[in-house]
Amino acid sequence: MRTSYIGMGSNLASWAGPPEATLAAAALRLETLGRVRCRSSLYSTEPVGFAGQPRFVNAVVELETDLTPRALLEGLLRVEQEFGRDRAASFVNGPRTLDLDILLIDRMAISEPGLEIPHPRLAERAFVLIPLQEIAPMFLVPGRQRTVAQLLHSLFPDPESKTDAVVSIDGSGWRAGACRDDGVPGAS
Ligand code: PH2
Ligand code: MG
Ligand code: MG
Repeated sequence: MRTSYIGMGSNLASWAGPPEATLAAAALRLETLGRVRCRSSLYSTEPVGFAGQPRFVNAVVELETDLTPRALLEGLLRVEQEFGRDRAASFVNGPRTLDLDILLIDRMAISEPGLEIPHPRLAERAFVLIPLQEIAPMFLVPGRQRTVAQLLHSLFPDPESKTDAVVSIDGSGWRAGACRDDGVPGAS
């Protein structure tokens, strides 16, 4: 059994509804790949990489799974397609109905075509680190020797300097919840 963290993002409506509803429905579909142990809050986030598109809704979930990393990746791509993700019609950093990225899997470091773990841009992205820190603050990121909380602190040394780039929102049908009491998921 492996503990993985999956970054979820959406800024276009799908058949399930607006981005918040898409993430809620997609989190249920993730149960086909393993067990969703906990979810961060939902966040409304400023687009990174390409500005001329709607704000994203982002979240992170902890998924416990028996799948190999490659099988997990393929499962996530299938769920993206179920929610109308059309890679042929889109571009890098452009709008999408659903994006599911593997951020971390246990202490694994993998660098293969199409599969890089930890996610290579994890430490630069507030829309990933802020939800991830909610559910896994003490997780030591392989290759960085820093915890998620430390990486977030490096990105925002002064908490007062935070802008409206990443703001927590309410989502109907989305139940945020802490994973477990020790706050150190996957630390063993
Ligand atoms: N995903 C991207 C590029 N830019 N910006 C935000 N705010 N949220 C995302 O999920 C996101 C992005 C590429 O996957
Ligand atoms: Mg992505
Ligand atoms: Mg992706």
